[in-house]
Amino acid sequence: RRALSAVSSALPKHIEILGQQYLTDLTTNITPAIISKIPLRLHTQPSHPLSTLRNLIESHYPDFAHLSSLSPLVTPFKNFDELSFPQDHPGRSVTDSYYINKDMMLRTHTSAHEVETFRRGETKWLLTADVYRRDEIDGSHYPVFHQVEGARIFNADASGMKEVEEDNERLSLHLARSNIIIEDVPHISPTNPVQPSHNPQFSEAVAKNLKLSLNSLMLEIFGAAAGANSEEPLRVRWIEAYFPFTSPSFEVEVMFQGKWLEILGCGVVRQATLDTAGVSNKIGWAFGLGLERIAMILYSIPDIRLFWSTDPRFLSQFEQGKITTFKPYSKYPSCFKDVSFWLPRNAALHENDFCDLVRDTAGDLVEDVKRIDEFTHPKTGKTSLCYRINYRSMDRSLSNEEINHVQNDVVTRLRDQFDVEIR
Ligand code: FA5
Ligand code: MG
Repeated sequence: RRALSAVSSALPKHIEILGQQYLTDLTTNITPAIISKIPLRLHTQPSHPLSTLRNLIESHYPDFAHLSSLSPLVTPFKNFDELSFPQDHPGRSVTDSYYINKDMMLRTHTSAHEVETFRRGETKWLLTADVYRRDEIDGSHYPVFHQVEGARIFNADASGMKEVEEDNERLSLHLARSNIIIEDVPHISPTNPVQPSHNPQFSEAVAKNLKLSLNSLMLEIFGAAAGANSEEPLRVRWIEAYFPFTSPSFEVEVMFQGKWLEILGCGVVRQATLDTAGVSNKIGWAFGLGLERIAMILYSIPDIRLFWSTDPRFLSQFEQGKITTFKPYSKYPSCFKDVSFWLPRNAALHENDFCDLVRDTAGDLVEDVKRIDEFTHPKTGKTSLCYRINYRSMDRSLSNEEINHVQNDVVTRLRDQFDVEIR
């Protein structure tokens, strides 16, 4: 099956992003809805929950450099190749990532800045930034979210080993006195191996330092929020993971309100990354943590779109530096609209392409999109799809007329940009 792609005549020759002009080409898939989010930088807006959470994390690492002003436009080389992603990694595809053109994309993770930051000589740093991924539409997925990258590297010699061990002792003491239950996995295992160029003892000590440091960060973030007077211990679970740019690698989950919540990915930095950055004589760790999921839990924010709201009933509830419970204001009614269409013979439409079209037409008026029907006609070989779009504003009541208008635009664009036959 060939994937349908937007008809290129619909694209302007140039697009402007942050005051710069970029040539478009066949890979261009960034939409105006996404471009409009780039200057907003929620993690730097005073009193915004994402900014308070970022500050809380930064204050836990007072002697680290705190970076937050790097442009989200990066080369695919920087986002993927420099971090040892294989050529055929699915993240590279235009269905998963936003491309300005074949040479420029929106970063999909803050790890894209590891090499340049290490190259600048930083040895202990945090970097907070907006990241972009093409995805489905629902209450916990938004194509823009925020990550904090953290890293620490040590001299790969006796002085570095001493530094790690002293820090491990300090952190172990702190954690021993805390109300935390940790489910651990081995620092190194056959399925989560030490890198060939690493001394196993050193790699283990670094992985241990990573775990101690993050357990202590989880206590800082969730310990207080769980209620200072609560007797319940904080439960943290370590899981083996895989990332092309770390080994061993882990994911961390935290038990909150009865559910395991995935917080971050991390690991011992692949030596190739440090070599590229010109710091081959170092060894260290890195982590990448998503801010929205943590903030939704801490502040009881029920829908990820709310972070983008400019409604005073949302923004006025928050004060810089304070974690408070969000009081939802009344939900406005939903309005469901279906669209059914035939794809051309033997063609497929990627769900992310459909969602981006809807998001770009309806903006934040769309709450979620579900495919409710799909079948292929046995004789014609043509496939029919039906999507149900749930429209709801977080800020106001929508008139039926307005929704019909938006839905008409969705249908028209669907017909014009993809070669489909509306049913
Ligand atoms: C990464 O992005 C790696 N760069 C993390 C990393 C950094 C690993 C350094 C090793 C060393 P991942 O795609 O799992 O990994 O995302 C990391 C975190 O971002 C997740 O744990 C989650 O908290 C958050 N996240 C990922 N996808 C989304 C999403 N669609 N919406 C909200 N948060 C997300
Ligand atoms: Mg993950």
